[in-house]
Amino acid sequence: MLTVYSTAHRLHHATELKDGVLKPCFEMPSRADTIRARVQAVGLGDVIAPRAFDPSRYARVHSERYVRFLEQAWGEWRELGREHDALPLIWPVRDLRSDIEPEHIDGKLGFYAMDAGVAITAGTWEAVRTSADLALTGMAVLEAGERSAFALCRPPGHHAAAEYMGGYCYLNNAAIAAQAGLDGGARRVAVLDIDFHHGNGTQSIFYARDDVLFVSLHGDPKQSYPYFLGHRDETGAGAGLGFNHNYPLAHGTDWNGYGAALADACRRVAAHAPDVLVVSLGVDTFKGDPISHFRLESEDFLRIGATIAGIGCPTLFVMEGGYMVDDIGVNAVNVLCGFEG
Ligand code: Q9C
Ligand code: ZN
Repeated sequence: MLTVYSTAHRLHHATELKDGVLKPCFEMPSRADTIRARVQAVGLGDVIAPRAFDPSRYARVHSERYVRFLEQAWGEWRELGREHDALPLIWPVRDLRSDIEPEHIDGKLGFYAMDAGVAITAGTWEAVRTSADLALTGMAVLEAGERSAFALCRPPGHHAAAEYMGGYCYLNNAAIAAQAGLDGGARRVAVLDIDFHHGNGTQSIFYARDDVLFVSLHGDPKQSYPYFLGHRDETGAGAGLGFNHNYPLAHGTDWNGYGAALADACRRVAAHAPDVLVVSLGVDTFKGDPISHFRLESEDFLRIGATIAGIGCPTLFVMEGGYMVDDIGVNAVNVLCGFEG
């Protein structure tokens, strides 16, 4: 299996609030480099560089003004003489107005964010757009006839919706790739999201559509981030009714519960008969993850890969979360090795 990777991810290394104190994000550069090292150690296949795509490709699932905001935010922040990470601190909740885009960067940051887990720094845009290009390159690899590919994306993407960032995510790499699959001639695409956290951004982007099936296994939002989406009764809207399926799982879920839910989720994906499958690959379901609450073992990730292979469809793996850096390489690559059988 080809891996698409770039060192540009290292340009993004940001801070977040942990227990009220500003510290380096759990989502850190060593994550991607540890996975890349493991890809090479097991001899998964060649590691290739991404092609550069025009940002209009990102605007197939995001709004143009949001993409422009991401590109320009750091410059606007710097114009005010600010040097530390740009962080949102106010949001247009409930009865506040969200129909007028603020002009001031402080207003824009809140307007285009769902939380404060998305600092923007000098190198963020370059890392973010390269991450999306990795996913687009991975889809191009499938279109060239490969059965599978691995886009080693960082920053991750599945919390980012059409017009907002959140949870370490800026552009929705998996959604951008799924849309590229359709634009390239696929008639039906499925996105299977196995990150511990619900992929609220991907769900939101495709919620009213019947050409992209979204299926997600995740910590129950009553207990887990992102808290405000990911319940079982969210099954799609309008033409998309029946094309969204959530599997919220309890704190402490191990392979017993997870394997059964995954088998059911994969049956649903296979029934959709997709021309191409995009897997949002998070390994924060691991027992040692510092911000998540499942109990999967490293060997369980081999089983996940084998179960996904059973769908029998060309598959693009897009890296999402996973914060136990010591084990992230083994766990992520175990999914890919399990898939290859
Ligand atoms: N203080 C992904 O896995 N909350 N995002 C973290 C830690 C945000 C996770 C709380 C978690 C977002 C792609
Ligand atoms: Zn996650």
